[in-house]
Amino acid sequence: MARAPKGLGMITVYGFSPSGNCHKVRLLLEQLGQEYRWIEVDSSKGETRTPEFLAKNPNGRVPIIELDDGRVLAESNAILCWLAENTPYLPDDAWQRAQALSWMFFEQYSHEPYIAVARFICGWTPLDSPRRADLPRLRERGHQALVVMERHLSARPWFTGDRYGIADIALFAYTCVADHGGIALASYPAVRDWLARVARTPGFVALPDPDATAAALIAQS
Ligand SMILES: N[C@@H](CCC(=O)N[C@@H](CS)C(=O)NCC(=O)O)C(=O)O
Repeated sequence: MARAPKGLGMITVYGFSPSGNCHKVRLLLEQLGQEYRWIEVDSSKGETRTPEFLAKNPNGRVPIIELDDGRVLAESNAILCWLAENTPYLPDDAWQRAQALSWMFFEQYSHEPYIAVARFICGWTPLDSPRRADLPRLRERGHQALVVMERHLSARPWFTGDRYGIADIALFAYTCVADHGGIALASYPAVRDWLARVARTPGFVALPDPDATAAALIAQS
């Protein structure tokens, strides 16, 4: 897909590579062929809570992007919307744009808080963390989100209209690693087919594998 010229200049991304929220931004930038610089900020070690980082994002979370003129934008899905403006990744049609937003709000309210958080607890908290008591509830709610996605994808190839776009990127980020949180995709064939379709889109880059420490914790969770 070609990009309409927008003259974005150099974009600096502050992100934690294993994070799906951060990977959304990397994936779209790669697919757009947009020049960017990536500054690694390990959110699992408190690096988003330093005074320097809080001066950029008072909410203390990655991803954020910083433009050449110093403007900063936080929230992964807002970043996707901004980067995708005037490109085929965000529909022109107002109804289709609203559909994309609808799925992206779904992702942030009904999907990510369960599927991403279960993964984080399994891979990035100690085996004796009290947070592990939340896993059964998170997994149950994660499956509820996957049921909604399965129903949609059983009849359509993509989340909005007839092409891949930012709603797919937003939902792909943590669905592709749901198993890290103990949420199996075995019962969701349409979701699995869609994941494979996303992985075949031009310029696709995969979420990096967790490091050895996280992988060992995930294996024991
Ligand atoms: N709604 C935010 C969520 C961002 C988020 O939760 N980031 C995590 C990493 S995935 C983070 O920075 N956590 C660090 C912290 O809370 O201190 C988005 O979509 O960008």
